[in-house]
Amino acid sequence: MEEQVKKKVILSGIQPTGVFTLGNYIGAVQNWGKMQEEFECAYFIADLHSLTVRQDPSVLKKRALDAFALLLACGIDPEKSLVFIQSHVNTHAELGWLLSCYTQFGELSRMTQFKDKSAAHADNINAGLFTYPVLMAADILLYQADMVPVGADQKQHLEFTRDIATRFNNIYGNVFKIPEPYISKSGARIMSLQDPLKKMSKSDANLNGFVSILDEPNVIMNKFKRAVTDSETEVVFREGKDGINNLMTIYSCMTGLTMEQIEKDFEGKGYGDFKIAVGESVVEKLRPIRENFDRLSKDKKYLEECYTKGAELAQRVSSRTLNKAKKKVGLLVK
Ligand code: ATP
Ligand code: LTN
Repeated sequence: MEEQVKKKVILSGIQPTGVFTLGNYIGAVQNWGKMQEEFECAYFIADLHSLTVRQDPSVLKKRALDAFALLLACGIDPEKSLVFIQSHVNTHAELGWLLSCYTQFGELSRMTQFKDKSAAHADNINAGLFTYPVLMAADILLYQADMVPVGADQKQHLEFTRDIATRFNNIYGNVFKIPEPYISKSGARIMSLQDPLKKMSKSDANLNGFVSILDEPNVIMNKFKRAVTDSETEVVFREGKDGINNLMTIYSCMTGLTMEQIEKDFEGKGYGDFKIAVGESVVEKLRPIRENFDRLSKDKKYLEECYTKGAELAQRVSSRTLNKAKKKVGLLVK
């Protein structure tokens, strides 16, 4: 008999802090859809993580449901992948607590996301913002994930997850799988259209800095026309041309063309023509997503059915790891 090869487990999450940006899509969610054909995938809405920044309760509730619908609209198929909402599965917070007792203050203090976010929200540097990576480690380790597809900004959190899992395993034996980050070579860090030295982010106050995946075609075109470039005219990928490099990266991710092909196609043409081509490629890529979202977001019953089923399965799968970890540290498991 043929031996059954166990599929690798993929897991990732996204915060419901707004409509996903083109950066979220290229750097993360687009890869998630592709991976579900080959691997066993779990994707979730990280609503507990979003509480580290103050949220309006009624807005957050709507955003969580919208984010869930967006995942499906981007091609995540609940028949193929485990899709759920983090706060529906209580094992995450519980393993998070356990792991926090194996985490040093010093290592959390070194996290660049903590430093950036505490500078941006100086009036609310809460303990959750500080221990954010511990909850993220719990998310990943509960499902014994082999690979975690994320953008480049999450690399340090993945390294932390590997450290904490290795430390725990060294004390208690083989409890957690050590996960690998999966960061694509191109598009792992899409930059703001207004400040190409800054990451494109859905919580940017400058609305022209990011393209949301539900933006209307004319809005997308205008944002690209206004994108900050430089005082030269040549469409070439070169150090120092941060704005053009970013637009070329986006265009390459939308069309599959290499940088050399793009340079050749736009030889002798100016930035104006190029910006229009980039905008149009994005409009076409996002069109079916917007149409899917319009349809799905109206079907509340279907969405509820999907996230309820997802939560039940996630609870069952993750409880196995949680119980193992609890026993190992000496808690009396009933
Ligand atoms: P926020 O602005 O609320 O911090 P965000 O836009 O940074 O949100 P997250 O929910 O933190 O988005 O990230 C979801 C996924 O998208 C992560 O895997 C992250 O690495 C990836 N990602 C975020 N921004 C970018 C970007 N500009 N380019 C590529 N990938 C990105
Ligand atoms: N920190 C991530 C969101 C996130 C996540 C995870 C990603 C929370 N838990 C587990 C991968 C695996 C972010 O995108 N800012």
